[in-house]
Amino acid sequence: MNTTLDIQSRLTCPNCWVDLSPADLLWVSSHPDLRGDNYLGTDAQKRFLPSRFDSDGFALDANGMRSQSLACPECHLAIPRILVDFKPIFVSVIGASSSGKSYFLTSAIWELRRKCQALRLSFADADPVANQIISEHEQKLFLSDKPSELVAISRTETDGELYQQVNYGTRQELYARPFVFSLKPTPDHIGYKGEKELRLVSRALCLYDNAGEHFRPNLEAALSPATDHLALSEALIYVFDPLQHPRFRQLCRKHSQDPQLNDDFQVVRQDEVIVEAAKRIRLKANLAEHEQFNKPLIVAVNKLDVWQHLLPNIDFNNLHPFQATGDGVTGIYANMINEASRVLRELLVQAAPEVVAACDSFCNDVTYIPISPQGCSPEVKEGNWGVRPSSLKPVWAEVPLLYALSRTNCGLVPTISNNSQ
Ligand SMILES: Nc1nc2c(ncn2[C@@H]2O[C@H](COP(=O)(O)OP(=O)(O)OP(=O)(O)O)[C@@H](O)[C@H]2O)c(=O)[nH]1
Ligand SMILES: [Mg+2]
Ligand SMILES: [Zn+2]
Repeated sequence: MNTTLDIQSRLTCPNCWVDLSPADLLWVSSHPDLRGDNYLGTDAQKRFLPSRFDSDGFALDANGMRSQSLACPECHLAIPRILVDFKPIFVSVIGASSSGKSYFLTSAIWELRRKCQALRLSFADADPVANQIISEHEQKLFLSDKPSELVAISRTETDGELYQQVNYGTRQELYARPFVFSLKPTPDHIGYKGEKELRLVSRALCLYDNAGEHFRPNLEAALSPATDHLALSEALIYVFDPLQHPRFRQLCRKHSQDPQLNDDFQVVRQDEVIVEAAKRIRLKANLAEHEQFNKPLIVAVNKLDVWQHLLPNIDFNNLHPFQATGDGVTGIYANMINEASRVLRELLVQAAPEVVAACDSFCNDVTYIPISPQGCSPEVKEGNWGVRPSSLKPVWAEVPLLYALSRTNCGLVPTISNNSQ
Protein backbone atom coordinates (compact mmCIF):
# COMPACT_ATOMS: atom_id res chain seq x y z
CA MET A 1 0.00 0.00 0.00
CA ASN A 2 1.27 3.46 -0.80
CA THR A 3 1.43 5.59 2.30
CA THR A 4 2.67 8.92 1.02
CA LEU A 5 -0.20 11.31 0.48
CA ASP A 6 1.18 13.33 -2.39
CA ILE A 7 0.17 11.31 -5.42
CA GLN A 8 -2.78 13.47 -6.53
CA SER A 9 -2.35 17.16 -5.92
CA ARG A 10 -6.09 17.58 -5.29
CA LEU A 11 -8.91 15.19 -4.61
CA THR A 12 -12.66 15.36 -4.19
CA CYS A 13 -14.39 13.97 -1.12
CA PRO A 14 -16.78 11.33 -2.56
CA ASN A 15 -19.25 12.08 0.25
CA CYS A 16 -19.61 15.88 0.58
CA TRP A 17 -17.85 16.81 -2.68
CA VAL A 18 -15.45 19.32 -1.22
CA ASP A 19 -12.21 19.80 -3.11
CA LEU A 20 -9.20 18.90 -0.93
CA SER A 21 -5.48 18.74 -0.75
CA PRO A 22 -4.32 15.29 0.43
CA ALA A 23 -2.29 17.06 3.14
CA ASP A 24 -5.55 18.23 4.78
CA LEU A 25 -6.93 14.71 5.21
CA LEU A 26 -7.72 13.48 8.70
CA TRP A 27 -6.85 9.99 9.85
CA VAL A 28 -9.23 7.69 11.70
CA SER A 29 -7.93 6.35 15.00
CA SER A 30 -7.82 2.59 15.43
CA HIS A 31 -7.60 2.12 19.17
CA PRO A 32 -11.01 1.01 20.53
CA ASP A 33 -10.84 3.55 23.39
CA LEU A 34 -10.55 6.49 21.00
CA ARG A 35 -14.20 7.06 20.20
CA GLY A 36 -16.47 10.03 19.67
CA ASP A 37 -16.63 12.49 16.81
CA ASN A 38 -18.46 15.81 17.01
CA TYR A 39 -20.06 15.32 13.54
CA LEU A 40 -20.57 11.57 13.44
CA GLY A 41 -21.57 10.72 17.01
CA THR A 42 -20.24 8.91 20.06
CA ASP A 43 -19.73 5.51 18.39
CA ALA A 44 -17.51 6.80 15.58
CA GLN A 45 -13.72 6.44 15.92
CA LYS A 46 -12.00 9.76 16.62
CA ARG A 47 -10.61 11.68 13.63
CA PHE A 48 -7.22 13.37 14.02
CA LEU A 49 -4.50 15.31 12.22
CA PRO A 50 -1.41 13.14 12.49
CA SER A 51 1.85 14.15 14.08
CA ARG A 52 3.50 10.72 14.36
CA PHE A 53 3.95 8.06 11.71
CA ASP A 54 5.29 4.52 11.86
CA SER A 55 8.15 3.30 9.69
CA ASP A 56 5.70 2.34 6.89
CA GLY A 57 4.30 5.88 6.79
CA PHE A 58 1.01 5.16 8.58
CA ALA A 59 -0.19 7.72 11.13
CA LEU A 60 -0.23 6.68 14.78
CA ASP A 61 -3.27 7.58 16.85
CA ALA A 62 -3.14 9.11 20.35
CA ASN A 63 -2.75 5.62 21.86
CA GLY A 64 0.07 4.73 19.48
CA MET A 65 -1.96 2.41 17.28
CA ARG A 66 -1.47 2.40 13.50
CA SER A 67 -4.33 4.20 11.73
CA GLN A 68 -5.60 2.47 8.62
CA SER A 69 -8.10 4.90 7.16
CA LEU A 70 -8.53 8.48 6.06
CA ALA A 71 -11.38 10.92 6.54
CA CYS A 72 -12.55 14.19 5.04
CA PRO A 73 -11.71 17.30 7.10
CA GLU A 74 -15.05 18.83 6.08
CA CYS A 75 -17.64 16.06 6.69
CA HIS A 76 -15.42 13.62 8.65
CA LEU A 77 -16.72 10.69 6.58
CA ALA A 78 -14.27 8.04 5.43
CA ILE A 79 -12.39 8.58 2.18
CA PRO A 80 -11.18 5.36 0.56
CA ARG A 81 -7.43 5.48 0.23
CA ILE A 82 -7.54 4.74 -3.47
CA LEU A 83 -8.79 8.30 -4.10
CA VAL A 84 -5.41 9.60 -3.00
CA ASP A 85 -3.66 7.43 -5.56
CA PHE A 86 -5.99 7.21 -8.57
CA LYS A 87 -8.05 9.76 -10.43
CA PRO A 88 -11.77 9.20 -9.83
CA ILE A 89 -14.59 8.55 -12.25
CA PHE A 90 -17.97 9.34 -10.73
CA VAL A 91 -21.12 7.78 -12.17
CA SER A 92 -24.59 8.27 -10.67
CA VAL A 93 -27.65 6.11 -11.15
CA ILE A 94 -31.06 7.77 -11.01
CA GLY A 95 -34.59 6.57 -11.65
CA ALA A 96 -38.06 6.28 -10.15
CA SER A 97 -38.78 4.05 -7.16
CA SER A 98 -38.81 0.38 -8.14
CA SER A 99 -37.40 1.12 -11.59
CA GLY A 100 -34.71 -1.45 -10.74
CA LYS A 101 -31.66 0.70 -9.88
CA SER A 102 -30.40 -1.52 -7.07
CA TYR A 103 -30.80 -4.78 -9.00
CA PHE A 104 -29.13 -3.12 -11.97
CA LEU A 105 -26.07 -2.01 -9.98
CA THR A 106 -25.77 -5.40 -8.32
CA SER A 107 -25.90 -7.32 -11.60
CA ALA A 108 -23.66 -4.80 -13.35
CA ILE A 109 -20.94 -5.12 -10.71
CA TRP A 110 -21.26 -8.90 -10.66
CA GLU A 111 -20.97 -9.11 -14.43
CA LEU A 112 -18.02 -6.69 -14.47
CA ARG A 113 -16.18 -8.85 -11.96
CA ARG A 114 -16.76 -11.89 -14.19
CA LYS A 115 -15.93 -10.21 -17.48
CA CYS A 116 -13.15 -7.79 -16.61
CA GLN A 117 -10.47 -10.32 -17.43
CA ALA A 118 -11.75 -10.51 -21.00
CA LEU A 119 -11.59 -6.71 -21.07
CA ARG A 120 -7.95 -6.82 -19.91
CA LEU A 121 -8.90 -4.96 -16.78
CA SER A 122 -8.49 -5.73 -13.15
CA PHE A 123 -11.66 -4.67 -11.36
CA ALA A 124 -11.80 -4.92 -7.57
CA ASP A 125 -13.35 -3.46 -4.45
CA ALA A 126 -11.24 -0.48 -3.50
CA ASP A 127 -12.71 -0.46 -0.05
CA PRO A 128 -14.47 -3.64 1.08
CA VAL A 129 -16.14 -1.77 3.96
CA ALA A 130 -17.59 0.93 1.70
CA ASN A 131 -18.77 -1.74 -0.74
CA GLN A 132 -20.22 -4.07 1.86
CA ILE A 133 -23.83 -3.35 0.90
CA ILE A 134 -23.37 -4.12 -2.76
CA SER A 135 -21.30 -7.22 -1.90
CA GLU A 136 -24.14 -8.48 0.28
CA HIS A 137 -26.56 -7.90 -2.58
CA GLU A 138 -24.29 -9.82 -4.95
CA GLN A 139 -24.01 -12.63 -2.43
CA LYS A 140 -27.79 -12.84 -2.18
CA LEU A 141 -28.42 -12.93 -5.91
CA PHE A 142 -25.41 -14.73 -7.35
CA LEU A 143 -23.77 -16.75 -4.60
CA SER A 144 -26.77 -18.18 -2.82
CA ASP A 145 -26.40 -21.61 -1.28
CA LYS A 146 -30.14 -22.24 -1.82
CA PRO A 147 -30.51 -20.93 -5.36
CA SER A 148 -34.08 -22.11 -5.84
CA GLU A 149 -35.38 -20.10 -2.85
CA LEU A 150 -36.73 -16.58 -3.35
CA VAL A 151 -34.42 -13.72 -2.33
CA ALA A 152 -34.89 -9.96 -2.58
CA ILE A 153 -32.89 -6.76 -2.37
CA SER A 154 -34.71 -4.38 -0.07
CA ARG A 155 -35.83 -0.95 -1.18
CA THR A 156 -33.31 1.86 -0.98
CA GLU A 157 -34.64 4.05 1.83
CA THR A 158 -33.87 7.77 1.97
CA ASP A 159 -32.71 7.32 5.57
CA GLY A 160 -31.24 3.85 5.05
CA GLU A 161 -27.76 2.42 4.83
CA LEU A 162 -27.02 3.98 1.42
CA TYR A 163 -27.00 7.42 3.00
CA GLN A 164 -24.74 8.82 5.68
CA GLN A 165 -25.89 11.45 8.13
CA VAL A 166 -23.56 14.17 9.38
CA ASN A 167 -24.57 16.50 12.24
CA TYR A 168 -22.99 19.92 11.87
CA GLY A 169 -24.22 21.34 15.18
CA THR A 170 -27.82 22.34 14.53
CA ARG A 171 -27.65 21.47 10.83
CA GLN A 172 -27.90 17.88 9.60
CA GLU A 173 -26.92 16.70 6.12
CA LEU A 174 -27.52 13.44 4.34
CA TYR A 175 -24.88 12.29 1.86
CA ALA A 176 -25.09 9.46 -0.66
CA ARG A 177 -22.68 6.63 0.16
CA PRO A 178 -20.35 5.84 -2.74
CA PHE A 179 -19.40 2.36 -3.86
CA VAL A 180 -15.74 2.51 -4.81
CA PHE A 181 -13.85 0.16 -7.13
CA SER A 182 -10.37 0.12 -8.57
CA LEU A 183 -9.96 -0.26 -12.31
CA LYS A 184 -6.49 -1.09 -13.58
CA PRO A 185 -5.27 -2.24 -16.97
CA THR A 186 -3.67 -5.69 -17.02
CA PRO A 187 -0.31 -6.09 -18.80
CA ASP A 188 -2.03 -7.19 -22.05
CA HIS A 189 -4.20 -4.02 -22.14
CA ILE A 190 -3.34 -1.51 -24.85
CA GLY A 191 -3.08 1.26 -22.23
CA TYR A 192 -0.68 -0.62 -19.95
CA LYS A 193 2.63 1.20 -19.71
CA GLY A 194 4.37 -0.86 -17.02
CA GLU A 195 4.04 -1.14 -13.25
CA LYS A 196 5.54 2.30 -12.63
CA GLU A 197 2.89 4.07 -14.70
CA LEU A 198 0.00 2.04 -13.29
CA ARG A 199 -1.16 4.81 -10.95
CA LEU A 200 -1.47 7.25 -13.83
CA VAL A 201 -3.59 5.00 -16.03
CA SER A 202 -5.74 3.37 -13.34
CA ARG A 203 -8.95 4.86 -12.00
CA ALA A 204 -11.17 4.78 -8.93
CA LEU A 205 -14.74 4.18 -10.05
CA CYS A 206 -17.25 5.74 -7.61
CA LEU A 207 -20.87 4.73 -8.08
CA TYR A 208 -23.97 6.10 -6.42
CA ASP A 209 -27.27 4.29 -6.03
CA ASN A 210 -30.19 6.50 -5.06
CA ALA A 211 -33.58 6.08 -3.48
CA GLY A 212 -36.22 6.79 -6.12
CA GLU A 213 -37.94 9.21 -3.74
CA HIS A 214 -35.05 11.62 -4.11
CA PHE A 215 -36.37 12.69 -7.45
CA ARG A 216 -39.79 13.69 -6.23
CA PRO A 217 -39.94 17.47 -6.67
CA ASN A 218 -41.28 18.24 -3.18
CA LEU A 219 -38.24 16.74 -1.43
CA GLU A 220 -35.78 19.03 -3.13
CA ALA A 221 -34.83 21.24 -0.19
CA ALA A 222 -34.43 18.50 2.38
CA LEU A 223 -32.33 16.22 0.23
CA SER A 224 -30.14 18.58 -1.73
CA PRO A 225 -26.67 17.33 -0.63
CA ALA A 226 -27.78 13.75 -1.12
CA THR A 227 -28.09 14.43 -4.83
CA ASP A 228 -25.24 16.92 -5.31
CA HIS A 229 -23.11 14.13 -6.74
CA LEU A 230 -25.20 14.28 -9.92
CA ALA A 231 -23.61 17.52 -11.08
CA LEU A 232 -20.07 16.19 -10.74
CA SER A 233 -20.62 12.83 -12.37
CA GLU A 234 -18.81 11.92 -15.58
CA ALA A 235 -21.96 10.23 -16.79
CA LEU A 236 -25.51 9.82 -15.58
CA ILE A 237 -27.35 6.54 -15.89
CA TYR A 238 -31.11 7.04 -15.89
CA VAL A 239 -32.94 3.77 -15.31
CA PHE A 240 -36.25 3.91 -17.15
CA ASP A 241 -38.79 1.22 -16.29
CA PRO A 242 -41.22 0.46 -19.14
CA LEU A 243 -43.25 -1.64 -16.70
CA GLN A 244 -44.26 1.55 -14.91
CA HIS A 245 -45.38 3.25 -18.09
CA PRO A 246 -49.08 2.97 -19.01
CA ARG A 247 -48.53 2.46 -22.75
CA PHE A 248 -45.78 -0.15 -22.29
CA ARG A 249 -47.90 -1.94 -19.69
CA GLN A 250 -50.64 -2.36 -22.28
CA LEU A 251 -48.15 -3.60 -24.87
CA CYS A 252 -46.62 -6.16 -22.47
CA ARG A 253 -49.66 -7.66 -20.75
CA LYS A 254 -50.44 -10.09 -23.57
CA HIS A 255 -46.88 -11.43 -23.55
CA SER A 256 -45.86 -11.56 -19.92
CA GLN A 257 -47.15 -12.68 -16.54
CA ASP A 258 -44.76 -10.39 -14.67
CA PRO A 259 -46.46 -9.40 -11.38
CA GLN A 260 -45.30 -5.82 -11.94
CA LEU A 261 -47.97 -5.66 -14.67
CA ASN A 262 -50.79 -6.36 -12.20
CA ASP A 263 -53.50 -3.73 -11.89
CA ASP A 264 -52.67 -2.86 -8.30
CA PHE A 265 -49.02 -2.03 -9.10
CA GLN A 266 -48.23 1.62 -8.42
CA VAL A 267 -46.88 3.56 -11.41
CA VAL A 268 -45.23 6.97 -11.47
CA ARG A 269 -44.45 9.70 -14.05
CA GLN A 270 -40.87 8.86 -14.95
CA ASP A 271 -40.19 11.90 -17.11
CA GLU A 272 -40.49 13.89 -13.87
CA VAL A 273 -37.43 12.08 -12.53
CA ILE A 274 -35.21 13.39 -15.30
CA VAL A 275 -36.78 16.86 -15.14
CA GLU A 276 -36.10 16.98 -11.40
CA ALA A 277 -32.54 15.67 -11.74
CA ALA A 278 -31.94 18.24 -14.51
CA LYS A 279 -33.19 21.02 -12.25
CA ARG A 280 -30.80 20.04 -9.46
CA ILE A 281 -27.82 19.60 -11.76
CA ARG A 282 -28.42 23.00 -13.36
CA LEU A 283 -28.65 24.60 -9.95
CA LYS A 284 -25.52 22.93 -8.62
CA ALA A 285 -23.48 23.38 -11.80
CA ASN A 286 -24.67 26.96 -12.33
CA LEU A 287 -26.20 26.15 -15.71
CA ALA A 288 -28.89 28.39 -17.17
CA GLU A 289 -32.30 26.94 -17.99
CA HIS A 290 -31.47 26.62 -21.71
CA GLU A 291 -27.99 25.15 -21.17
CA GLN A 292 -27.57 21.45 -21.63
CA PHE A 293 -25.78 18.89 -19.49
CA ASN A 294 -22.46 18.32 -21.28
CA LYS A 295 -21.81 14.73 -20.17
CA PRO A 296 -23.33 11.54 -21.54
CA LEU A 297 -26.83 10.68 -20.36
CA ILE A 298 -27.31 6.92 -20.61
CA VAL A 299 -30.91 5.76 -20.50
CA ALA A 300 -30.92 2.16 -19.30
CA VAL A 301 -34.27 0.85 -20.53
CA ASN A 302 -34.88 -1.80 -17.92
CA LYS A 303 -36.62 -5.17 -17.61
CA LEU A 304 -35.96 -6.14 -21.25
CA ASP A 305 -37.08 -9.71 -20.45
CA VAL A 306 -40.68 -8.41 -20.35
CA TRP A 307 -40.75 -6.13 -23.41
CA GLN A 308 -38.23 -7.77 -25.78
CA HIS A 309 -41.07 -8.89 -28.07
CA LEU A 310 -41.41 -5.21 -29.06
CA LEU A 311 -38.03 -5.48 -30.83
CA PRO A 312 -38.50 -8.89 -32.49
CA ASN A 313 -35.57 -8.54 -34.87
CA ILE A 314 -32.89 -8.15 -32.23
CA ASP A 315 -31.75 -10.89 -29.86
CA PHE A 316 -29.82 -9.00 -27.21
CA ASN A 317 -29.01 -12.28 -25.42
CA ASN A 318 -26.71 -13.16 -28.29
CA LEU A 319 -25.23 -9.77 -29.05
CA HIS A 320 -21.96 -9.03 -27.34
CA PRO A 321 -21.12 -5.34 -27.45
CA PHE A 322 -17.53 -5.65 -26.32
CA GLN A 323 -14.88 -8.04 -27.52
CA ALA A 324 -11.24 -8.49 -28.29
CA THR A 325 -10.29 -7.62 -31.85
CA GLY A 326 -7.58 -9.32 -33.88
CA ASP A 327 -5.11 -6.52 -33.17
CA GLY A 328 -5.25 -7.13 -29.44
CA VAL A 329 -7.60 -4.31 -28.43
CA THR A 330 -10.60 -5.11 -26.29
CA GLY A 331 -13.27 -2.48 -26.29
CA ILE A 332 -16.86 -1.60 -26.87
CA TYR A 333 -18.46 -1.67 -30.31
CA ALA A 334 -19.72 1.84 -30.87
CA ASN A 335 -21.76 0.75 -33.91
CA MET A 336 -23.66 -1.87 -31.98
CA ILE A 337 -24.43 0.48 -29.09
CA ASN A 338 -25.45 3.28 -31.45
CA GLU A 339 -27.71 0.98 -33.44
CA ALA A 340 -29.35 -0.41 -30.28
CA SER A 341 -29.83 3.16 -29.10
CA ARG A 342 -31.39 4.25 -32.39
CA VAL A 343 -33.87 1.38 -32.44
CA LEU A 344 -34.75 1.85 -28.79
CA ARG A 345 -35.22 5.57 -29.18
CA GLU A 346 -37.67 4.93 -32.03
CA LEU A 347 -39.65 2.59 -29.81
CA LEU A 348 -39.70 5.13 -26.99
CA VAL A 349 -40.75 7.93 -29.32
CA GLN A 350 -43.82 5.80 -30.11
CA ALA A 351 -44.58 4.51 -26.62
CA ALA A 352 -43.18 7.10 -24.20
CA PRO A 353 -42.49 10.32 -26.15
CA GLU A 354 -42.53 12.46 -23.00
CA VAL A 355 -39.48 10.58 -21.69
CA VAL A 356 -37.49 11.14 -24.90
CA ALA A 357 -38.50 14.80 -24.86
CA ALA A 358 -37.38 15.23 -21.24
CA CYS A 359 -34.02 13.59 -21.97
CA ASP A 360 -33.49 15.63 -25.13
CA SER A 361 -34.24 18.91 -23.45
CA PHE A 362 -31.70 18.18 -20.74
CA CYS A 363 -28.84 16.69 -22.73
CA ASN A 364 -27.78 16.43 -26.38
CA ASP A 365 -25.73 13.28 -25.80
CA VAL A 366 -28.35 10.63 -24.96
CA THR A 367 -27.79 6.91 -25.51
CA TYR A 368 -30.49 4.31 -24.95
CA ILE A 369 -29.31 0.89 -23.81
CA PRO A 370 -31.61 -2.08 -23.10
CA ILE A 371 -30.88 -4.06 -19.94
CA SER A 372 -32.31 -6.86 -17.87
CA PRO A 373 -30.44 -7.24 -14.57
CA GLN A 374 -32.45 -10.33 -13.72
CA GLY A 375 -33.24 -11.73 -17.14
CA CYS A 376 -36.50 -12.99 -15.63
CA SER A 377 -39.52 -11.73 -13.73
CA PRO A 378 -39.74 -11.52 -9.96
CA GLU A 379 -42.27 -13.77 -8.21
CA VAL A 380 -44.66 -13.11 -5.37
CA LYS A 381 -45.05 -15.75 -2.68
CA GLU A 382 -47.36 -15.15 0.27
CA GLY A 383 -47.19 -11.42 -0.35
CA ASN A 384 -43.37 -11.32 -0.54
CA TRP A 385 -41.57 -10.34 -3.73
CA GLY A 386 -38.33 -12.01 -4.77
CA VAL A 387 -36.32 -13.78 -7.44
CA ARG A 388 -34.84 -17.26 -7.56
CA PRO A 389 -31.06 -17.04 -7.98
CA SER A 390 -31.20 -20.15 -10.16
CA SER A 391 -33.39 -18.27 -12.68
CA LEU A 392 -31.18 -15.18 -12.98
CA LYS A 393 -29.65 -14.55 -16.37
CA PRO A 394 -28.62 -10.89 -16.69
CA VAL A 395 -28.72 -9.37 -20.17
CA TRP A 396 -26.45 -6.39 -20.98
CA ALA A 397 -26.43 -5.43 -17.29
CA GLU A 398 -22.79 -4.28 -17.40
CA VAL A 399 -23.11 -2.43 -20.71
CA PRO A 400 -24.28 1.00 -19.41
CA LEU A 401 -21.30 1.20 -17.06
CA LEU A 402 -18.82 0.03 -19.68
CA TYR A 403 -20.28 2.48 -22.13
CA ALA A 404 -19.99 5.26 -19.53
CA LEU A 405 -16.33 4.34 -19.04
CA SER A 406 -15.75 4.31 -22.78
CA ARG A 407 -17.07 7.87 -22.93
CA THR A 408 -14.56 9.21 -20.42
CA ASN A 409 -11.03 9.92 -21.60
CA CYS A 410 -9.49 7.34 -19.25
CA GLY A 411 -8.65 4.96 -22.11
CA LEU A 412 -9.52 1.86 -20.09
CA VAL A 413 -12.47 0.87 -22.27
CA PRO A 414 -11.56 1.80 -25.85
CA THR A 415 -14.20 2.32 -28.51
CA ILE A 416 -13.99 -0.01 -31.50
CA SER A 417 -15.71 1.24 -34.59
CA ASN A 418 -15.49 -1.81 -36.87
CA ASN A 419 -18.05 -4.35 -35.88
CA SER A 420 -17.64 -7.73 -37.47
CA GLN A 421 -20.76 -9.25 -35.87
N1 LIG B 1 -38.94 -8.30 -14.98
C1 LIG B 1 -37.87 -7.79 -14.38
N2 LIG B 1 -37.97 -7.20 -13.17
C2 LIG B 1 -36.85 -6.69 -12.61
C3 LIG B 1 -35.58 -6.75 -13.26
N3 LIG B 1 -34.66 -6.14 -12.47
C4 LIG B 1 -35.32 -5.73 -11.36
N4 LIG B 1 -36.64 -6.06 -11.43
C5 LIG B 1 -37.65 -5.84 -10.38
O1 LIG B 1 -37.80 -4.46 -10.16
C6 LIG B 1 -38.23 -4.23 -8.80
C7 LIG B 1 -37.54 -3.02 -8.22
O2 LIG B 1 -36.12 -3.21 -8.19
P1 LIG B 1 -35.14 -2.31 -7.28
O3 LIG B 1 -33.79 -2.51 -7.85
O4 LIG B 1 -35.34 -2.54 -5.84
O5 LIG B 1 -35.65 -0.84 -7.63
P2 LIG B 1 -35.02 0.56 -7.19
O6 LIG B 1 -35.04 1.42 -8.41
O7 LIG B 1 -33.71 0.36 -6.52
O8 LIG B 1 -36.11 1.11 -6.17
P3 LIG B 1 -35.91 2.10 -4.91
O9 LIG B 1 -34.78 1.56 -4.11
O10 LIG B 1 -37.23 2.06 -4.19
O11 LIG B 1 -35.64 3.47 -5.47
C8 LIG B 1 -37.95 -5.53 -8.05
O12 LIG B 1 -39.21 -6.14 -7.76
C9 LIG B 1 -37.17 -6.38 -9.03
O13 LIG B 1 -37.42 -7.77 -8.89
C10 LIG B 1 -35.51 -7.41 -14.53
O14 LIG B 1 -34.44 -7.55 -15.14
N5 LIG B 1 -36.67 -7.90 -15.04
MG1 LIG C 1 -32.94 0.74 -4.69
ZN1 LIG D 1 -16.37 15.27 2.83
